[in-house]
Amino acid sequence: MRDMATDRSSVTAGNTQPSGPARGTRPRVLSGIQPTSGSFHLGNYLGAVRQWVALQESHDAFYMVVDQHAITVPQDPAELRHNTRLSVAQLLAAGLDPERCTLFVQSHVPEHVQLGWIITCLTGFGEASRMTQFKDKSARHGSDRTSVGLFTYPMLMVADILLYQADEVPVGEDQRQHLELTRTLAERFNTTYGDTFTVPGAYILKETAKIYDLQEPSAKMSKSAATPKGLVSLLDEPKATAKKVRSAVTDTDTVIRFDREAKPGVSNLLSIYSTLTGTGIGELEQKYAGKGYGALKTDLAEVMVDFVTPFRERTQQYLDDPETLDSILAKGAEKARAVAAETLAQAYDRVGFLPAKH
Ligand code: AQP
Repeated sequence: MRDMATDRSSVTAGNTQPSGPARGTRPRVLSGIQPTSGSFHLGNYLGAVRQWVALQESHDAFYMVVDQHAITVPQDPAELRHNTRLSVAQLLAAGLDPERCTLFVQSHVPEHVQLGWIITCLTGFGEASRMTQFKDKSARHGSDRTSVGLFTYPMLMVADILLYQADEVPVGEDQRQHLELTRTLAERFNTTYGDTFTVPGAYILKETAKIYDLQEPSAKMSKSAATPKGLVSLLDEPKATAKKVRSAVTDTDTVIRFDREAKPGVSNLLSIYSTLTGTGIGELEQKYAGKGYGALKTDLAEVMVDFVTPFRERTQQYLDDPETLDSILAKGAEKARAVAAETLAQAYDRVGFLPAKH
């Protein structure tokens, strides 16, 4: 990754502005999160959602809860419905403002699946087979327990992004390969059928691109980790979160220094601490010089509690008002569909589908 705040080289290198749907003057961002668990984790928040909140001030922002991606692995229908609302409530609690961004649920905009099919037909089988997330997950579960949907999920994600002519996509490092596929397929479509799609760039913040598991600091913090001990779920009891932070794996040394290779556990804690408090890593290293890991962990546990306590309360308040949530989502879907329908119509025309006469 380049040594700058965001890795936006791909945007400046190849952005194509097609003659697509009317756009405002602000650049556009699009991103999504799966409603696959009862709570977002710290990696989701620091790697993605925090950037979404900031970008709604400067960008034309579209954010969605990707429930269609969620069913690529088995889901209980009642839980999925609940977790979709819970995800929206958490996004609002994190600071998304429906007056400043378009917030919606993926399945409310049928154009995603419609464009997804075209994108799937544009993708090589070998190309799709190289997606490392799919390879990892299918290897873990075995091919008989892996759905074809999980295999084609990156193509649906490509459609999600291209439908909105997004300039940038704020995500964590684990999505970089899917973003590269998006650029490849946008360019392929544009070359084959004529300029249609904006070629988007990844918006990945270097400091929080990958938040690591507190117990296994060489692995990404993930809800599918073998044990939840190193996973900070934002809706957990604050006391439990504090305990997880205090029990984080560090190393046998006692020096507090940022060194991703030699000291992955301490470096992860420093990144989290620095991002949540806005204190530079160098400043933290100085503050804890000679103090040992215990002091760092105790203070970070407090920072975490101060962060998750109001987050949990705000989430519950939104959840207690399903009518407001539904009305936000209805407006969001309407705004999203206006853009998505126009892009899809153009893509259908370019591909050569006969227009339907109503
Ligand atoms: N550990 C992480 N560090 C930084 N960013 C992360 N993201 C996820 N984990 C980290 C980013 O969060 C956004 C939403 O991702 P998602 O919809 O894939 O959420 P998830 O299913 O909860 O993510 P997991 O835990 O990683 O699930 P599994 O293990 O099932 O794949 C994305 O922008 C992602 O980059």
